[in-house]
Amino acid sequence: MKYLDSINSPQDLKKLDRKELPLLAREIREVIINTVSRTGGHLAPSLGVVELTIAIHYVFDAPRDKIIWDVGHQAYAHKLLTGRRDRFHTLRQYQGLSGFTKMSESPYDAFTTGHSSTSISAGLGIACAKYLKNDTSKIIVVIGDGSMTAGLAFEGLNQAGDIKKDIIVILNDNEMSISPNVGAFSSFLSRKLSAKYFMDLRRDLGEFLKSLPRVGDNMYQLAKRTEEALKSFITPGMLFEAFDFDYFGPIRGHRLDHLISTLQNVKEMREAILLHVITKKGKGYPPAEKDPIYFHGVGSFEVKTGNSVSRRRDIPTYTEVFGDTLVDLARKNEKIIAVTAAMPEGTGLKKFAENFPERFFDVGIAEQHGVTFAAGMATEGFRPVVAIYSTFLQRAFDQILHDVSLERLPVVFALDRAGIVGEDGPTHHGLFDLSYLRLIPGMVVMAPKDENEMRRMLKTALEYNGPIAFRYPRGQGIGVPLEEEIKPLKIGEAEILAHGKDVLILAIGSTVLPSLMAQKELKEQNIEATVVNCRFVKPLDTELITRLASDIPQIVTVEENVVHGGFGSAVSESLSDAGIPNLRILRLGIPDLFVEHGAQAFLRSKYGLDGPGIARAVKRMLS
Ligand SMILES: Cc1ncc(C[n+]2csc(CCOP(=O)(O)OP(=O)(O)O)c2C)c(N)n1
Repeated sequence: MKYLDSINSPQDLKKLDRKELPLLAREIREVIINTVSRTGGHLAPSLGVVELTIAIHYVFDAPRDKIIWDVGHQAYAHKLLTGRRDRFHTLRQYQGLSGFTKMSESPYDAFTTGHSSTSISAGLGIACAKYLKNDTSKIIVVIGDGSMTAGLAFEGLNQAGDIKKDIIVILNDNEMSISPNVGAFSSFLSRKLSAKYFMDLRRDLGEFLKSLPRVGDNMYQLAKRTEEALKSFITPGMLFEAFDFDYFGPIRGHRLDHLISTLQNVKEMREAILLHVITKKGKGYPPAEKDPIYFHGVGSFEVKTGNSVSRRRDIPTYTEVFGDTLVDLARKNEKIIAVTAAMPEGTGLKKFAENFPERFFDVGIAEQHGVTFAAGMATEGFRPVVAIYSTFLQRAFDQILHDVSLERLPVVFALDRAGIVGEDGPTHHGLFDLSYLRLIPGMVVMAPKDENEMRRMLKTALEYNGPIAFRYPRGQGIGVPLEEEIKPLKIGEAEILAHGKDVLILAIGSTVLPSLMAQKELKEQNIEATVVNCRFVKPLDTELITRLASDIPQIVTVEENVVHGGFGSAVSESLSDAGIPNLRILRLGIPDLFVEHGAQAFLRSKYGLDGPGIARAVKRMLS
């Protein structure tokens, strides 16, 4: 790598001649493609901003100038140029580089990200702080058109334009979120590219203005005086200028020369700037350009063909089972609607969208809106199923509590990627939902032991007349057969899976199978365990649990959630309320910390949530 190998910091980059930069871009792409083919990761987003990254670092002076990458999933080139080239092969591996930007990883990462649409708010906070400190360094925010659909981004724009602080927002517009971007805003952005659209609108607008009595004709004459004035009515500039940003663009995001000159110009300005850059997702790697959805976040693949090399077994994922089951149930119940927040593929709703396009709603990256939108549908007698990853539903806590639960509206929450998710790390693990859902009055909270039970929970949820949630893990099910008839569960009913007198293991969701493995291991060592699949965190099967606890006072609870306020807390509270004396309760789960990134199985083992870990904990307690 002739050029890349010489770059240990952005200072080295600045030594290169502008003519050499396209060659550097090629090298960077090669490293990213080769690395991600082994580690998996966000390939297409990162390939799309290679030139933009080079240009930003060429023109600005990080880490004094702050660069904030929204979501941070597109920051691989940034990592390569900021002293992390040698460690880049460790991307997303345990103790290796994070797949997102992370302040504790590098001084060049100005903000820790993973959830979208935070960049403008964070950047503005930094800008205001710098202003108070008389620090004139620059703030550069890079946000995608998908991330721009979130309310949070607009809240940031709204304040930034108002206080006119020195901030450069670069809109990285590739017309894609993970899937094609949705919503009025995205179609607004793409309209500017169509000359025909411009012509049509000019005509329509002119006619509209002329049709307004008196004032309209004046406005038309005024607008007509220059082409620019009329143009400003319809370019995206109009929108951002309404927010009091100075708008520049759209410019082509793969032309380094043009990018650098433009950035040099805007660098001199001292107000809120919006620079609109058009890029291509997956740029420079034909398979990713062709299928940017698949290559948005991809597992390991063969570079030559782009084909996946991850082992594909016959067992379906929870996501697939959920998606298929929902389609089956929706055929029989036309009140069922599905809501996703920009993740139709990730949540398994693609099939639903194809089968019932009118009952499918992709709200964009707008979890809060999606939940309240579902609440609205529920008030009209529909059965919304809101499918959002556990970690992203955190955004919508108040909407779940206030807009859905206060009036006990029958909204179903399907929380995918609950528990430890693996390589995406702390921003993506779904380790809080049992806690944040169970405190909501009237909310039912379930977690299935396997994919068949998940089907039953979906059915249960759709028959329940109130707010109800179930959470399931990332990845394949455990391979149980799916029963033809989907039998709903009785709300709050647990099941005993093994009987033993020495210890009572109360498990929930993905920890049920490992608990059974622990039970077998313990049995070989003459320790008899009762194992209960609790199914419901709320309402708990208090009747069963208190009865068992009275006989077996050594109790272990197991959950893939933080122990604080989660399932084990629920059990402890309930047994405390029952006033059973001399209980010993050990709560297994995630302690009071943020779990790092690493392989799912490895992390489960590290935190003692696999079979051997549970068995070890039981033995420790009994000794
Ligand atoms: C709050 C939140 N919801 C959902 C996601 C999942 N997600 C990650 S990237 C992405 C799409 C972002 O699109 P865009 O900002 O246009 O960036 P691109 O990948 O196209 O470069 C989504 C939905 C997230 N990271 N955060």
